[in-house]
Amino acid sequence: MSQRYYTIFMLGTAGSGKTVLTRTLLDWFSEKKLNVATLNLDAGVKRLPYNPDIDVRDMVSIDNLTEKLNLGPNGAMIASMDLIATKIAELKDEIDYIRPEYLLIDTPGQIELFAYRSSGRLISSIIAEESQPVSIFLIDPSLVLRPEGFSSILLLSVSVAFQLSLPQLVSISKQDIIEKEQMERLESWMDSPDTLISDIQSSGQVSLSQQLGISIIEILEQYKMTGELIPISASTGYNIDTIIGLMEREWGVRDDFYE
Ligand SMILES: Nc1nc2c(ncn2[C@@H]2O[C@H](COP(=O)(O)OP(=O)(O)OP(=O)(O)O)[C@@H](O)[C@H]2O)c(=O)[nH]1
Ligand SMILES: [Mg+2]
Repeated sequence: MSQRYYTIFMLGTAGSGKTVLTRTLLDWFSEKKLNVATLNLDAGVKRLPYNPDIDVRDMVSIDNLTEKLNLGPNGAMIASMDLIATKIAELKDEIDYIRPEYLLIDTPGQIELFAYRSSGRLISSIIAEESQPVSIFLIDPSLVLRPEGFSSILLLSVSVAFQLSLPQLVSISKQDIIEKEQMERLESWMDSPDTLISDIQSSGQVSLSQQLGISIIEILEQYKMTGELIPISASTGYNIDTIIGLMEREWGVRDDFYE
């Protein structure tokens, strides 16, 4: 199968910054005059800060599904994803028609919907199979204030990579609002799992959940899954060049590709 374009999947928990990052990366590639297109997979989003080239909202209407099938908001999102999966050939045709070199994919806020349900996995695998894919898993800084939160989200990122079988870069979003002390703490946890373990131990009596947290970190460490964590800001552009450089490394593109 020909590897004719690069895909970048924006992943992360609800509100972690996937949509704003899509816009920032779109600007980055556009400024370099590269052939970039955007694909919005979030059928439930009301407003986007960019004009998607391909938009699943043109294929499914959440409001219609909610009304016709008498569903709640999550049920309607599940139904919309299933419906999109049945129209995957149409989606592929649209990509083929545009023929982008870089395709930025904005995914729905409910990560479990995309990564854990077969329809989401089918959509991502079919898009990824004819391209060179990479995913950016965004960690919202407000979820990783405590060592337990940090290890849980890291575990989620690994679980999502395992589910989707996509190469993954892990990034902390919204760097511009992270306090200096929190950033130092995050860096120390990332640099040394031992620090993370001792912070979990010192956050009270060693309870069952602390033991579990420690075991999780040891497993992540054992399988070398605690790679590099890149703080980025889609708002200020902080480390956007760095994350692009890491994607290029993943794709095997020359270091001087954009010079
Ligand atoms: N300060 C700051 N805020 C950000 C940044 N990126 C996103 N935000 C804000 O975070 C909120 C959520 O951003 P979105 O890009 O919509 O997040 P999302 O992951 O697409 O959200 P859902 O699709 O609803 O799950 C918005 O209020 C953004 O303005 C950033 O780099 N810095
Ligand atoms: Mg979004």
